[in-house]
Amino acid sequence: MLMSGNYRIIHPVEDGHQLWLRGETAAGAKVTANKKSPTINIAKEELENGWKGGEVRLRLQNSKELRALGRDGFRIAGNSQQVDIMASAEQGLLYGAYHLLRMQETGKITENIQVEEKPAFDIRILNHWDNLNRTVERGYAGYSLWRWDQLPEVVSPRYEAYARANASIGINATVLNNVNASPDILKAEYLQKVKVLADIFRPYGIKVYLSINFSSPKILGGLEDSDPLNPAVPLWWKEKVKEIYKLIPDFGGFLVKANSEGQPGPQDYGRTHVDGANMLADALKPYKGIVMWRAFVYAPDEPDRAKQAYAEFMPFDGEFRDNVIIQVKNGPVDFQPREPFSPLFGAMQKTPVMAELQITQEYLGFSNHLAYLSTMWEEFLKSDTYSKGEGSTVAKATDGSLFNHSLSAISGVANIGVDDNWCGHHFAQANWYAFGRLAWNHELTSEAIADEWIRMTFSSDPEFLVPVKKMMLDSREAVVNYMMPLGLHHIFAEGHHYGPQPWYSQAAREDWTCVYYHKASKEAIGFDRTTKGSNAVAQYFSPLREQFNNPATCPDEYLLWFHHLPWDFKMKDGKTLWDALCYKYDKGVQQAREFQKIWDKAGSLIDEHRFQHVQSRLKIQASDAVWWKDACLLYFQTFSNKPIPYDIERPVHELNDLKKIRLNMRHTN
Ligand code: GCV
Repeated sequence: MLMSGNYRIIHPVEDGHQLWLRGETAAGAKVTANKKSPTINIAKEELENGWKGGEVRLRLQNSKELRALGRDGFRIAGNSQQVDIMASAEQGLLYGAYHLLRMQETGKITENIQVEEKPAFDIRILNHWDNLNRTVERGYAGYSLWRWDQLPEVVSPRYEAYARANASIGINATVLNNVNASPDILKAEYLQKVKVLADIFRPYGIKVYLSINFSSPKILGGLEDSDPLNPAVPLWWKEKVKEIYKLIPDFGGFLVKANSEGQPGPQDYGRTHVDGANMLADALKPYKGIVMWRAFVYAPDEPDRAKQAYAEFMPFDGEFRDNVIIQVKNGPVDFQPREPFSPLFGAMQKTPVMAELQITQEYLGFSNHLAYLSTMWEEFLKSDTYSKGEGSTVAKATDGSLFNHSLSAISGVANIGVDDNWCGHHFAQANWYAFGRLAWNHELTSEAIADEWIRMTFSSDPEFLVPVKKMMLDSREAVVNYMMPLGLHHIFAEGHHYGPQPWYSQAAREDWTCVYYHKASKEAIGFDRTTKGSNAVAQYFSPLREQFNNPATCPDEYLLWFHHLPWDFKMKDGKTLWDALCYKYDKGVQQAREFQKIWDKAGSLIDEHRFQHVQSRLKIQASDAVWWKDACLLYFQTFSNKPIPYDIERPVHELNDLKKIRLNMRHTN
């Protein structure tokens, strides 16, 4: 076992705690290195414990070719008997070591190994929505890993295990606390705790960042206000930043949720996002720190929430300091099972933009539903924005290549907690894994990533691998089908976002209701975002805006996202819209049932404990799928007044009973 100190947990049952890192061997490979450092020592130890071939030489070299691969890139050359891992920086050697081990575990070692790798994004960062009281906002894997109550004195072995897992998939940064940030995180006593974590993560190449509360100068510093134009305020931040870097010399910077969902921000003082972000950027600049400023903003008075981030941020393009990056959720609304990409990707060109993905399954069945999200992220990253003509994918618009930005990053809201298996559902581990792998290389396919993950986590037996991989690849679309197909969105139960509540119509704000999003009436359903409606289509480049604007060319997946259409609208395949909706919901249910069959058959090839754990959750998923289908179809039927096609399984619930379900958290952790 690799961990320093005395970390060796004896696992009486296979609880999934080891994640995808299971290649330990007693072979004791010969590994040499031309330099010693904490990071290189980890690389060496990993190979000694895991490599089953001959000698491995870790070589730190300052050549031009290797420098071109950046701090994290590496070359591997040789064969199973003797192989060299070369890099110009020690992180590169560590990533090279994990890469070689992954090749071994996935059966990719050949007689002539020639690999050259360089990550697509510089910063590959997890966002923890962890509160200081250890609850996790939208977390479904138990309490937070961070024992703020015990730090800095007591150090959990999970911290190093966490760093190792991240490093093994190329994640090199982490925001420890919730974007709905408590100002307390910046108190001296908390910074001491943060320092301990940063020290543990450093040898694994992981930098620590913090979410900050914009009102900290007032709340913590006792200033009159937190107005960025009050000279005392930037001064306070300068001093605070200095204090942080004294403790954590490689501190990464701040993540900021400002003027969003009640969080404080510069607009409280009549200032702009630019005023706020640049003030923080100036404080961080001398230390090479950065600001990740979120664009997740929406005010109650704008008739189309999907348009707001673009409307609010586009005017500021190019006005931010060069150490500010705008963090944008993949879709324009909020991490729905399917959304078109946010039009800010590709449009904002003078200021770097980074994607925020959600690994935790707030809107995809928590840790009860099997939903492999790599396919969703692949769809997003490969979406063509057309910003500089064909081929201007979201990936290229954010990895620095399309607009020549030197700062590039991608973030994922973590799905990690203290559960034995880290993520609640064994298959949710695959989403953590896939985020890291895509952040490293956005050209990888979801199929290839699933293949790696299954082999490393479960088994390479084709009887298991093939059907389980298919199940994973189908799983996100299944969730879309049984929750909100054809572009429907945000018809989740209020608050918890687990079950369906399309009838939800009373809230403090209209855009917090479900009826706002589906707009079902006796005549039609869907949100009109065409030129005749909210005109959100205008935020996209041609030819997308024309394609989305016309129901005949709009992809079915986004139909009701962009269009308000009559129930008997003719779909491309000749079905009416109502029938198409019914068949989609039914398909989702069938898919969830199919997953059970696949699992019961293939699962017998793996350990009993994980088999049963997943089996029990697939039962919940299948019954939830029926719940979703019945709730949505019975409710929408009150408008369409049309029969559910007779070859579809009949509803098994009464709409009135389903409406009585209140914040039913029976399925949550
Ligand atoms: C952290 C959604 C979630 C909130 C989350 C917010 C955000 O609204 O439901 O829990 O808050 O997004 O991303 O800031």
